[in-house]
Amino acid sequence: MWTAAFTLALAAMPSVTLGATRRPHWMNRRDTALPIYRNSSYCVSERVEDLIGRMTLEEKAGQMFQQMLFVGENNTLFDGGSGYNSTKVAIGEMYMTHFNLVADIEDAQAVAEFTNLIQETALETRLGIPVTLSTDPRHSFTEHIGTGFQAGVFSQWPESLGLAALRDAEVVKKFAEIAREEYIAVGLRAALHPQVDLSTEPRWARIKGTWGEDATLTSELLVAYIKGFQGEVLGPHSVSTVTKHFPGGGPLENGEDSHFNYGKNQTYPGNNFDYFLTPFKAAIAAGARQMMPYYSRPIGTKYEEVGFSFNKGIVTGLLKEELGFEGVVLTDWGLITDAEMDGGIFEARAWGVEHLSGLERAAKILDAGCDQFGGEERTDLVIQLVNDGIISEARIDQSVRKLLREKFILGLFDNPFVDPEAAARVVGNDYFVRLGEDAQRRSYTLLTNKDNILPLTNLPEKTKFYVEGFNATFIETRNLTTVDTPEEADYAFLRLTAPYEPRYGVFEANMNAGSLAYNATEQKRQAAIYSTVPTIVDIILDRPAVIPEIVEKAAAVLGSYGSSTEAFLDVILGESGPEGKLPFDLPRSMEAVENNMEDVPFDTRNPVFKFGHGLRYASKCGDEGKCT
Ligand SMILES: *[C@@H]1O[C@H](CO)[C@@H](O)[C@H](O)[C@H]1NC(C)=O
Ligand SMILES: *[C@@H]1O[C@H](CO)[C@@H](O)[C@H](O)[C@H]1NC(C)=O
Ligand SMILES: *[C@@H]1O[C@H](CO)[C@@H](O)[C@H](O)[C@H]1NC(C)=O
Ligand SMILES: *[C@@H]1O[C@H](CO)[C@@H](O)[C@H](O)[C@H]1NC(C)=O
Ligand SMILES: *[C@@H]1O[C@H](CO)[C@@H](O)[C@H](O)[C@H]1NC(C)=O
Ligand SMILES: *[C@@H]1O[C@H](CO)[C@@H](O)[C@H](O)[C@H]1NC(C)=O
Ligand SMILES: CC(=O)N[C@H]1CO[C@H](CO)[C@@H](O)[C@@H]1O
Repeated sequence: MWTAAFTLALAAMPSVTLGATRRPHWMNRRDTALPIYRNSSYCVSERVEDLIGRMTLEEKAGQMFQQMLFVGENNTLFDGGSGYNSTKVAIGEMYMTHFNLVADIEDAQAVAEFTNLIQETALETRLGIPVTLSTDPRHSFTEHIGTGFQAGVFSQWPESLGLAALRDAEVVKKFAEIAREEYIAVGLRAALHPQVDLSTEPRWARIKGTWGEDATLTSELLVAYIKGFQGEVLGPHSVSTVTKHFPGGGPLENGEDSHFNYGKNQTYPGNNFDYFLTPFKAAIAAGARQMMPYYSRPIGTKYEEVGFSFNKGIVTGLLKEELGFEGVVLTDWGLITDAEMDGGIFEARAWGVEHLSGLERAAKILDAGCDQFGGEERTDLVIQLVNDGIISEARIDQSVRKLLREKFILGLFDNPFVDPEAAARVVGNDYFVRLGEDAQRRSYTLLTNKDNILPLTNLPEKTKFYVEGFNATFIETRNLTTVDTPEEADYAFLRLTAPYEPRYGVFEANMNAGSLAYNATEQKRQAAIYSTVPTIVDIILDRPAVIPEIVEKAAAVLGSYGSSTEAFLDVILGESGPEGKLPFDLPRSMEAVENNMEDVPFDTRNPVFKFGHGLRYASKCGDEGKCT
């Protein structure tokens, strides 16, 4: 049913056409033959070689950087500032052609027009190499520039953890196909995901973007994900994926994160290094095009104790030679140059090589085997390395060849433009939105349901609800009466963010880290509600919360991974039933968490719930009707 409807929706979509006004000038020169790299009659490798033969060192250096692309006022080109060159300079004078879009997408047509403007700017350069635009995930609820964006006008889905909770590769495939359609419609052709790290250390701040704690489940789902974005073979209707973070984030020392100096170490006290490789092997077998090593440096392994992108044993030895990966290796953002962040300095993540100069860092990254520098625009360093004879131009060519190949296969040389009006129709269409909402509802994970209190069906008229963390106005539109205090209520609905400890500024503070338990004050506050009124708790499991006290006292507890108030109500009121299963264990105590080994899954003592836990309603709930 789902498949048939999906095919119909795709068939109904207009194909993207190149408007007459968008024809680049060289296309109109009918009198002269096109250069080979411009002529689609030639095969990709011929076109690549032809183009490389025409490129200056400066033009090659430009290919090796992927920088953030900011949008100027009123969708104009960004003027530069805060350490970033203007887009005109980056494209026109530094020959950069890879960027990740840093902007919310609230108007698909405007974004499509903007990406066309970027492509026009690129076409005006000497060789007219088109731009490849990439993005962090954009289909969920959390906004954290640096790791992901809220859905905006895109269809809205639970985080990847919610897709993992569904244990259904078909849903993952549909998600990825829909995300691909929405990306392509606005001109995004590379995904800086999937994130296939494993949540073996429950405190780590980046679990939200993973598929949880289990290597086998992650491996199964990521195959569907990569195929959904790329298709069976990469082509003009593909989004190229960047699988990250090699060789597996997760085992961060004490659960800190390696964006920050204090979190730079990855540790393997359980000798379990290979566990993290399982998903990467699956990704390579599935045709993953690009890989991103993590910021961290490994401690106590046979590898050099330097960040993974500086690490020849990891990138060349393990990834390329042992695992046979032949695609593009893109570093994580900002390994060479300090940047501005939250009004302070955001130190370059040159872990273990802090003492090296920018030039030496760049040389070490290239020597390790990386092809492209993320979040940097230091083309000057690559040029100097070649001019000084430290790195050969042939080595640069190896990387540039791979990067250009990707552009040719994606069809960007043959048509870099998108159709803004089609973008407005495709992005966030009713069908895509409906499937996203369905996934939000189904991924709810029912942890407890005392006396089968849920679903709340046949509620007497004038039943009163005390609500926290939800859109109360929306709840009223469902004809539920809300009240201001638990004492007046018949039921309470609490939506809670999983516990974390506040950190500095904005960027760092947005990466929820530290303790997984609520503090004593908050526990006391909640306990007063639980003892006053039967309470349904919806806890957002962006991390494996330590909540034995809630499990004991609340009437029902559901875990969610990004869902609207509407999805919550649909589940609570029995319009549909929760189907999720936990993608990780929920630990018993912080003591148990502190005693876990960072690299070992499922090793906190006596967890409150195990991986895979998830109840169903005792009553039957149909897809279309209420629970009976
Ligand atoms: C493309 O190459 C083919 C094969 O060499 C040639 O016949 C054709 O004229 C070329 N097209 C253009 C527009 O140059
Ligand atoms: C952006 O658009 C607004 C409204 O049209 C206009 O007032 C403003 O001057 C524009 N800004 C720029 C930089 O063009
Ligand atoms: C990382 O590991 C090294 C080597 O064991 C140790 O000296 C250091 O204190 C650890 N932590 C940080 C933040 O560097
Ligand atoms: C809350 O719901 C109301 C009614 O549906 C809606 O108009 C409003 O935009 C919502 N508020 C937020 C913050 O989503
Ligand atoms: C809410 O109640 C009004 C008036 O009784 C009714 O017209 C409307 O259909 C109800 N809405 C829902 C969502 O049940
Ligand atoms: C306890 O937690 C609450 C909510 O998470 C927070 O607002 C408060 O600042 C915390 N109190 C202390 C003493 O840490
Ligand atoms: C052409 C140009 O303005 N290049 C600048 C780009 O940014 C780097 C680093 O900030 C500067 O050193 C360049 O001068």
